[in-house]
Amino acid sequence: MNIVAAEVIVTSPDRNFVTLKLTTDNGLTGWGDATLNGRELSVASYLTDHVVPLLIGRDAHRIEDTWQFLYRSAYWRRGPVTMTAIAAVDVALWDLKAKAAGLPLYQLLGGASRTGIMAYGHASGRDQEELFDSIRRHLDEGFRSIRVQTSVPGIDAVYGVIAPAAASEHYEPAQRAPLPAEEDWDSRAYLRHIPTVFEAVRNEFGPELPLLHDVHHRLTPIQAARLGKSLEPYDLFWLEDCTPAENQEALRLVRNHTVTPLAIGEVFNTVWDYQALIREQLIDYVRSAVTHTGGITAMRKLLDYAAQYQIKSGIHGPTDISPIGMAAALHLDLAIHNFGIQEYMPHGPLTNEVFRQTFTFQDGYLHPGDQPGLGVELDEEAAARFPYQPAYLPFNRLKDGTVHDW
Ligand code: KDG
Ligand code: MG
Repeated sequence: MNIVAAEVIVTSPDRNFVTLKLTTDNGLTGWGDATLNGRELSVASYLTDHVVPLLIGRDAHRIEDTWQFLYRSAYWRRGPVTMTAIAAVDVALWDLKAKAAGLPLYQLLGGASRTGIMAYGHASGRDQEELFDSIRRHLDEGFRSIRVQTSVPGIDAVYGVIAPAAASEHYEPAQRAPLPAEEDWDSRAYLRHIPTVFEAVRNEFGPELPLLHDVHHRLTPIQAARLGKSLEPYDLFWLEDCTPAENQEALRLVRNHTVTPLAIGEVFNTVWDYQALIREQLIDYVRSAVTHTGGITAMRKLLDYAAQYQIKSGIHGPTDISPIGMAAALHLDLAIHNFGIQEYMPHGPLTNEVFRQTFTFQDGYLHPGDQPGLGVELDEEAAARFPYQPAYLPFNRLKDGTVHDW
């Protein structure tokens, strides 16, 4: 099964997506997600200009060899652009191998370890009433675990809270515009407010509901330690990205002060970013995306390493992961033993026109379906109707104008 064509498709139905299409000499098509939010065209170029020529004529069955070849032969290792490009090739090759075998991909990863994949949804509100309504809507949609984000008095725009004018209730940070939007931040106001929100949510919705919260890298280690400690009475499922992710040492300090479970890693792209975090058991959940971390081959190894320390998966699944990347995550979730939870933000209707999907969400659980391969096919005619549009994630400034982590 040799690769005869490799093509990069950029489309922007509800948002930008980059997809790799591989075609083999036995007539199969494999798909890989190469979407890197706000930097989409860099991965498209990396693939088209530097990787596609290397793929033509290669045996599509040689997944491990292709991964090692792309990682080592470039000389320049790691980084989000490189690892997203490698992930797209890797996932497309797994799609091809599973299609050739006539099996859903999870069967090649060892088969199902569970019947369904617990998913968490994103509830948010500008005040308590809006937040409670959003949580109730998520419960009605079937979600049984919920991430809670709210506005903070004194801050105009807070990460994870839907903008007033937005059409959908699902939060989408990247905005189509020629320049990034500027938001504001105040850590002290945030630290005062968040525990009161979780107290109110627990009082209203009871002790059972798993609740999650994302800090989006905005605190210093000691501030994060204080937040974790102050949230202990509300029994969070996890506190995510409490400090900037580059500094693994920071989590040691946080860990020394709180038993609130910690999740980190959506901006990581290799196992090396987790080396101390896993070995020293400084986190509880691995948040990497299959799409940004070298694909299924690398994620499987990373999660097997985490499993030795009872650290579980919490694979990144916002809308900037395409349905192809989402399906790849679901096959892995179903197969691994140390599954924790899966993030799930449903895509918009235009995205679902472009990406024909077979995965399902029912009673709080996702399932990748049993079609051979990933179970997602891109409709190229539909994709062509939605050309790329420049879009950026926002950024933050403090009150005095200093740029802060977003
Ligand atoms: O591209 C950035 C988004 O994926 C990010 O803002 C989403 O933090 C995020 C999450 O936990 O889903
Ligand atoms: Mg996050």
